[in-house]
Amino acid sequence: TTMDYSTNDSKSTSKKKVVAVVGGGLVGNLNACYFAKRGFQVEVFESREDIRQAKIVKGRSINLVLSHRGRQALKHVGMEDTIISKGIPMHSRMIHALNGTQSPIPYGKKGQYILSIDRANLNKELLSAAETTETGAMTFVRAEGAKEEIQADLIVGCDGAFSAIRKQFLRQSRFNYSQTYIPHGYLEFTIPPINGEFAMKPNNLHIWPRNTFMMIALPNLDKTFTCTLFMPFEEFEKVTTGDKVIEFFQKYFPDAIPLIGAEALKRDFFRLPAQAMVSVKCSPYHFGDKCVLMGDAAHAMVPFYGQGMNAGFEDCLVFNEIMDQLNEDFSAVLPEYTRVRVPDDQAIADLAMYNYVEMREHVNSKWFLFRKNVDNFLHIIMPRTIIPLYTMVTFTRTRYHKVVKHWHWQDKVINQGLLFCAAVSVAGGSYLLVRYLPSMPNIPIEQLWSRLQALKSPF
Ligand code: EGU
Repeated sequence: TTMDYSTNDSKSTSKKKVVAVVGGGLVGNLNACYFAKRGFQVEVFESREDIRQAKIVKGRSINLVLSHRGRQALKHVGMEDTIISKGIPMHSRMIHALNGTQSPIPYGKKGQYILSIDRANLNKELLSAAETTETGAMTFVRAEGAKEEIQADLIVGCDGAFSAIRKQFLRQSRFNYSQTYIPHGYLEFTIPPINGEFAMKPNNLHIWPRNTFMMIALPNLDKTFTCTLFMPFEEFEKVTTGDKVIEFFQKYFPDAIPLIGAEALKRDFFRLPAQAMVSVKCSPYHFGDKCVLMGDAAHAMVPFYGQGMNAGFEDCLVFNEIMDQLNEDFSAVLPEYTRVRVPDDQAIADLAMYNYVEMREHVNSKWFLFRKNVDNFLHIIMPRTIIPLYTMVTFTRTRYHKVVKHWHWQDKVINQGLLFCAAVSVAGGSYLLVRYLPSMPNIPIEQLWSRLQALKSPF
């Protein structure tokens, strides 16, 4: 869609300031709520036909994870309760081993959970909330090929990972930009209900960790689960027939075959091509006092921390906090937003990428269980000092870059603790040897092995 985004230079104090929000996705609609609440005249631009329809759209997952940061952002516009009532709490992960064994690992203490949220419903709710926010001055523009010209005081680019607004930024000098596609793609399947009930435990995020391959499943309100299979494109290309699909699942996810259904599996595997995942970084996020980027347009990330939407929503919240601090003066707010937000968004994008590499390289179900249990154990014995990384990310609003700093610090503490324990036992062992060895029978080293064997073996 062709559109001109001109900005209005005449500072008329009598008229309401106009904010053009580009993109009617989750972050765009939340921004509409935020700006409408402040009394701006908001215009939302969305080129998709009917975003309120729950359609499967290529490159968009059906459900999302809502955690603390996203909740705080929704709370600010009074939407937390509405959204939460339609989400499904997930108190723990359920790890599926290859042999079908399921082991739960809680996300946090009792009462700490994340939510599985339906994207289409969330978007619908946000749109309705934006419309009803008391301004009476909201316009929703669905540009259908027409060239429209609007005057706006601020343009907010919330148009996703392939942002058209960001594309304009690329022409400036000193604008940094990078994008990285990972070798993995993803496909979605549905696990239907059994006798009208969830086919697996509903209040869990189900995970099948298999190193290179990984599958997760999130519960939906209609008692289905959405399964997402992550796999290198290279491997997707090898699975060319229905029989090969079953063969592949037999080998890696045998317990999922009856849940999804062999026929549905064969059908859905080829319904859409595997979807790509891209990580995007850029800076600055603003252009003068006229334009600013938020959400995926500013920092698309791989989904391996379940934080994409939460980080995008936190962008809106942080921007709003800065608007309060600096009296809505865009010429001060925009640079401050860039200064504050870029390091945090880059930190979470890096963490998501780090987790992708980690999962791919050495995480199977045993390792996953071991690591999460060790993390939880250390947290229980030293709750203030050792906080699992995902806890800081998921259940606090600690700035993402601070989270990374604390993580590096506690890693050092844990390693030094281990080193200390090792040193103590070596010192202790040496002392005992020196102290008691002289009184022991004199055994030549050569005989030690056979004596040891003799101790073990009854013969
Ligand atoms: C991946 C794809 C488990 C939705 C990271 C955990 C995810 C989600 C994890 C997707 C994993 C991975 C965390 C949460 C969440 C875990 C987390 C991953 C939601 C470190 C729609 N991840 N995800 N970590 O801890 O912090 O359970 O597609 F498999 S929620 Cl990859 Cl907390």
